[in-house]
Amino acid sequence: MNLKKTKLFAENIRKNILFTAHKAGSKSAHIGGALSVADIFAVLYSDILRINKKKIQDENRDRLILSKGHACLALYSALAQKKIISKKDLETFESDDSNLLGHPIMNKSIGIEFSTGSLGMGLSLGIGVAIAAKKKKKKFKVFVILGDGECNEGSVWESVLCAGHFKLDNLFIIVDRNNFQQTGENKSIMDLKNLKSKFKSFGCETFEINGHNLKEIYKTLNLKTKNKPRAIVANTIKGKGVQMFEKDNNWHHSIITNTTYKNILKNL
Ligand SMILES: Cc1ncc(C[n+]2csc(CCOP(=O)(O)OP(=O)(O)O)c2C)c(N)n1
Ligand SMILES: [Mg+2]
Repeated sequence: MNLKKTKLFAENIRKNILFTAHKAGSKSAHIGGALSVADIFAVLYSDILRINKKKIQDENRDRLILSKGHACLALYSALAQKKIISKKDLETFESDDSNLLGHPIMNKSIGIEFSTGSLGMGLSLGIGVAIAAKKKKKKFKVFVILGDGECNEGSVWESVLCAGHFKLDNLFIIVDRNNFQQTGENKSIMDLKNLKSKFKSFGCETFEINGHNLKEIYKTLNLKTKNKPRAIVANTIKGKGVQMFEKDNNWHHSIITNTTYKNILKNL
């Protein structure tokens, strides 16, 4: 890993997120949860995922499923950094006929593997793909990104049970643990308590990391495990990178005005 390069990648993802949300204007965008997951996306797209933009639909490519689909600005921004889509495409976000809507719409030709947005669906999709890979003796890996609020969905736990049962060591579950969901703090809405131990009891090899430490993310994604799916609880800060957004859940879904945009760019 080239830390300097990955840091720059993360910084540009954040800039793209803010640029796109600002362009969307009154259509508004999910901002806090895109910024919290930006460093994870930077490491994945800069250093981990085996994808080739010239053979974007190669059967052997790694698959990334953004189960917390509302954070699609992080995905679109990473795809723009990889030049799989263009900055001009980002400007079309949430407009009629755009490929980049407010939640990801499956479009494999631009690296969007699945449609997501209805929370609690992505992990079961990922499990199907991981099982298929094993059956076809393919070596690719499957990465599923969940929100911590999303983990309140029962379907997540039914899926984790399967992942453990089928010994899916080609599956990486990453939870963006930013401690908030749409309407407030997770601990008051439905406390997940020790998330790591929950994943462990469902048969996963578990890790808990700082989801903003690029080196730690990279190292954890490279650890070898056998016969077990990996679950990585990544402790993050909602709105990370923009001081006035950090831990302020009003920025879960909001509008960036011209004045705010000017101010935050200065302090990014
Ligand atoms: C099934 C379903 N119920 C409700 C919503 C509305 N919703 C959008 S984002 C969100 C909060 C999710 O919280 P979390 O997974 O922690 O996301 P983050 O904090 O990273 O934004 C909710 C409830 C949805 N998208 N899908
Ligand atoms: Mg959350």
